[in-house]
Amino acid sequence: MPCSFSLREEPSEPWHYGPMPQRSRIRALGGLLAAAVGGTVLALGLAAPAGAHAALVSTDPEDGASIDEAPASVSATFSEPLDGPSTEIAVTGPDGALDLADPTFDGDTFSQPMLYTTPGEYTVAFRVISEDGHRVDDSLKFTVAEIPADLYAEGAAPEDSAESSEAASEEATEPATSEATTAAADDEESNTGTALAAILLGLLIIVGGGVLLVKLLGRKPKTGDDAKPTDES
Ligand SMILES: [Cu+2]
Repeated sequence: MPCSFSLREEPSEPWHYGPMPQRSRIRALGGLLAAAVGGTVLALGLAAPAGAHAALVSTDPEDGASIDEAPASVSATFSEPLDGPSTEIAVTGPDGALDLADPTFDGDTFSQPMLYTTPGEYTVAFRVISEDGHRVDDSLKFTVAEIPADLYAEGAAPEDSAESSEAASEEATEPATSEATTAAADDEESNTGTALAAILLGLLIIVGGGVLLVKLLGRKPKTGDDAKPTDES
C-alpha cells in the first residue's frame, strides 16, 4: 500500500517521449502482470477442452443392453472426431473373437458391422487415439436373444451347425466315445494312483518327522533331568 501512495505523490512531469515515468512504468508492469495472469487463465481454460481425451459420449446399443433381435451394426459416438486408421475395434462373442468387416467412420462416430454365432453376450472393445495423442480404451457389452438369419457368421447358422454336428456325432459316436471313456478311465486310475502315492509319501514324511521330533524332544528333558541331579548331588 505505501507504494500506491508514493506513486500519487510523485511529481507530475510534462509529457515527453523519453523514458517512461515511474508511475507509468509500474502501471505498465501491472498491466503486463494482469495480462499474463489473464492469459494464463484463458490458456488453461482453453487447453482443458482442447487437450481432453476423446470421451465416449454414447453407444448403440447401450452398454449392458439386452436386445431381442441382434443389431446389424454397433456404433459409438465420441466427444471429438475419430481418426479411422488408428481406431481399433475387436468383437468377442460367446464363441470367442469374431472376424468382422471393417468399421465405417462418420466424424465422431464409428459403426461396426456385426455378425453373430449364437445368442448370448457380445463385447465390442475399442481403442481410440485422442486428438491430444492419448489412447482411450473402452468397450460395451450387450446380450442378444435372437439372431436374424442374415447376421450369422460363416458356418454359424443353426442349419449349418445342426448338419455338421449330426455328421460329426454319427461318425464319432461309438468308437470315439468308448476310446475316450477308456482313456479317461486310464487317466483317472493313474491319477488316483499318483494321488495315493503322494498321500502315502506325505503321510510317511509327516509320521517320520513326528517320530523324529518326539525323539528329539524326548531326549532334551531326559538330558536335562540327568544333568540336574548330577549338578545337585
Ligand atoms: Cu489426453
